[in-house]
Amino acid sequence: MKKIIYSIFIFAATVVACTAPQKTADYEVIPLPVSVQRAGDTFFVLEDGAVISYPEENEKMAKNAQFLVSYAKESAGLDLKAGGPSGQITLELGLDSSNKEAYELTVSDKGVVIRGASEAGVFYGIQTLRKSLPLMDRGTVFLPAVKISDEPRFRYRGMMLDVSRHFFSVEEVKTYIDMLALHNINRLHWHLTDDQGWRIEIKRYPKLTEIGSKRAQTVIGRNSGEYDGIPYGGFYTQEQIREVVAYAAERYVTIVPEVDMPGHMQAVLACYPELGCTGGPYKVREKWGISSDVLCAGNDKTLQFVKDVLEEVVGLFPSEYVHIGGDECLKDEWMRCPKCQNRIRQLGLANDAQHTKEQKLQSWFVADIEHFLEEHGRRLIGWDEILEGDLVAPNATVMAWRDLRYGMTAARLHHDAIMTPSSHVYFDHYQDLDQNEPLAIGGYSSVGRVYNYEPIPSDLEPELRHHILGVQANLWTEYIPTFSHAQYMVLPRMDALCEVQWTPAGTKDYGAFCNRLNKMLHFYDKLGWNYAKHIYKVSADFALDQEMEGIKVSLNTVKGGEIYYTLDGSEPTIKSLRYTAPFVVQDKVVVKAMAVHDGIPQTVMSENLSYDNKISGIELLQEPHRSYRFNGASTLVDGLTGMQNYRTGRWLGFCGKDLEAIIKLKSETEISKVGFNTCVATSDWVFDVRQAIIEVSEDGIHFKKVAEESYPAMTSNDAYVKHYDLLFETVKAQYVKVTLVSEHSIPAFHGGKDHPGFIFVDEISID
Ligand code: TNX
Repeated sequence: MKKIIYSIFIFAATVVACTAPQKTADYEVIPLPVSVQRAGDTFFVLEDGAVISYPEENEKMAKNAQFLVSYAKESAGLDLKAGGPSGQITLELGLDSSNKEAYELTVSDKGVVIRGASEAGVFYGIQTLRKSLPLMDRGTVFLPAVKISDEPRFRYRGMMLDVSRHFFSVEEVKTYIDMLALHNINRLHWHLTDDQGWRIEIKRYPKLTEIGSKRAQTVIGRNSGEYDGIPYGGFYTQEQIREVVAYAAERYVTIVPEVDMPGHMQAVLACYPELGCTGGPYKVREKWGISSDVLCAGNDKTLQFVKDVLEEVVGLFPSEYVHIGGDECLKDEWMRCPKCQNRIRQLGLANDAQHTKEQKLQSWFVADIEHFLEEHGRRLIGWDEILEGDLVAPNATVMAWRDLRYGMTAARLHHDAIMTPSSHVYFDHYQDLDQNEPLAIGGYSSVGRVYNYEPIPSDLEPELRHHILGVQANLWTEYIPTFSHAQYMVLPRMDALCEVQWTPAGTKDYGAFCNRLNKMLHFYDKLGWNYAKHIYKVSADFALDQEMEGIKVSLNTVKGGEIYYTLDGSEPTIKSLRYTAPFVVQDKVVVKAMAVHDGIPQTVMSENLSYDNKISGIELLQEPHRSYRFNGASTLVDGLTGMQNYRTGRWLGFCGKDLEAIIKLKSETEISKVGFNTCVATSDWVFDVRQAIIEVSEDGIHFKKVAEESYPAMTSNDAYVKHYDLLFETVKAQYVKVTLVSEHSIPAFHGGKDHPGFIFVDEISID
C-alpha cells in the first residue's frame, strides 16, 4: 500500500512539475538533531496556501508562526498562512521534557506538527524545518514522513561581537542576530566598550558618547606606527539598544552586555580623566593591544561611576548575566598610585605566593561590583582573570578564554564557567593558511579545529561538569572593519561552533558535517551573507598510520565537489587521480589536491610529506606547554612540516623547559645528521634555540654525545622559521636523544626581560 502511495506521489510530483517546480526536503541540517527517524515511505506535500495553526492567545507562538511564514517564503518561495483553528502545520506547546529548549518535529501524510517544551523549543523546531526546506523561488515541497526529537547539549550557546574596535550599525547587529538564530545560538555577548571606543549612550555621563565614542584616527595594520588620519566613531542610543534587545528576544537570543573594567577603559578616561590614576590627559586609543591606563581602584568616584553606568545598563538589558570584563588589567599604574596603595593598606591586602596585592585589589573591585549586581537581581560574568586574587566574587561565572584550564579551575572552585578558549573559538584568528587570506590577529582555528573542540575537559571530575554552562566563540574586531568581513570571519565557523554547542558529543563526524554544510553555504548565498570560501577547497587530514607504515591521507570538501590529486608534484587536473577513499603514502611525497565544484576548479592544496620509515617511536622527557601539546610527541616525526604559524598543531611549544626527546629507530642504523626546525615570533615571547645536543645509544640506556652546538641569544625582534642541521661522524645507533635548549632568560631588548621564553620545534629528521 505504502509503495502505491509513494508511486502516486511521484506521479503527482511529475504532473505538478510541469507547472511548478517540486523538490524534496532534506533533514540533514546543521546543527544535527539528536534523533531523526524516518517514519515510513509517505510524504506530506507542502504547497502555497497551507495554514499554520498555533495557540492564538500566545503572542510568542503567533510570532513563531510569522517567522515560519517568512522563512518558508525566503527558502522555498512558499506562501503559507499563519492562523486558523486547524492547519496543515501545527505549532504547539506541551512537550514533556526537563530541557525547556527541546522540541519534536513530526511529519506524516496528514501534516507537520512542531511541539516544544517552551516557545523557544518550538522556535528551534521551526529552524530545523526551515533548514530542511529546499532552496527555490517557488514550488511544492515533498516532506518525507519523519520524527525528529531534539534538544541542545548546552544551555549557554553564545557568540560575542566586539563593536568597540570597529562599530556595526543597528541593522548589521540585527543581521548578526539572524545569523545566531539560524544556528540555534541563544546568547549574543555584546562587547560594548573598550579602549578604542565607548558605544552605548549613558544618560548620566553624556561625554562617554560625545567624546568617548570617537577616536581621531586608527593605526594601520598590526600597530605599524602609521595612522590613517581618519576620525572614526559610532554609538547606539538607548532607544536603539532597546530595539536590538527586543529584536533578539523575539528570536530567543538574550543579549549579555559587556562593560569591560577596570582595564580596557581608556575611552572613559579620555572623557573623565579624574577616574584614572594619573589624571591624564588621555585620549581614545588609536592603536591595538593592551593599555596601561586603567580605572583607578583607589578612587571612590570610580566605583560610583561604574555603578551608575551599570544601573543604566541593567535598565536596558533584561539578561540575568551582565559581563564586566576584568581581562588584561595591567597593574603598573596601581603599583605607583597613592590612592590605590592606600586602598590596599585599608583592606589589609598583601602579596603572597599566588597573587600580588594589586591582583587582590582587582578581586576586591570585582566582588564589590558583583554585590551591586546581585542587589539588582543580576549575576556577574567576567573573563578568567577574575580568578586572579583569592577574593573572587562568590557567585561569579568565569569565561575561560586564555586556556581551558581556567574553566576547570573555576569549576573546582564551584563557579560556573563558559568555555571560549582562544585556541579553538576565536573567530578573529586565521581560518586558512592561504597567503591571500585577509589580515587577521594571528592564531589559527580552521573550521575543522572548531568542529573538533570538546568543551568538557576529560580530566574534569564528573560531579563538577555541570558547572560548564556552555560554549561561546568571540569575534574581536581589531582587523575587521566591515560587516561583510565580520560575516567572512564567522561563517562557516559558526556552523562548526553550533554543533559543538548543540549536538551530543558522541555523534560528531567531520566528513558528514562537510556534506551538510553544502546546503548552508547555498543558503548564505541566497540570503546575501558573505562567508569564507576556502571551505570549497580540499581540506586534508594527515595521520601517522602505524599499521600501514606510512601517512594516511584523507581529503575532504563540501558535498557535491570532486577531488583530483597527484603525488608527483605536478598540478592536478580533472585528468589526475580521482579521490575516492583515504590512502597511505610512504617516503617523501608531494600531495597536491584540487576540488571541483559545479565545474569550477578551486585553489590547489599542496603538502610536502616526508615519512621516515626508519623511525619506530618517540618519547618526550620534558612536557610541552599545556596549550601547545597538540597530538603530542609524534608531532615531531609525523612527516608534516610546520609553517610560519606556531599554533597550527604542527609545532610543539615548551616554556621554562627544553625539548628533550628520545627517538627510537626500528633497527640499528648508520646515521650522520639530525635536522630540526624552529619557529620564532618574539612579539609572542617565542625565541630561537640556544643549544642543541645530540646523543646516540644502542640500548636506550647508555647514551654518548655525538654533536653539540650553541647559538647566540637573539638581539632584536623577529619572526621566522629556521632549519638546523647537526652533522657528525657516521655512527651506528638505535636510539637518538635530541635536546634543544630554549631561551631561559629573555634578553634585555624585549619586554619579557628575564622571563623564560617559548621555543617551538617541529619535524626532527635523522639521516
Ligand atoms: C584578547 S579575550 C582580548 C581582547 C582582544 C583579543 C584579540 C580578551 C578577554 N581580551 O581585548 O581583542 O585578545 O584576539
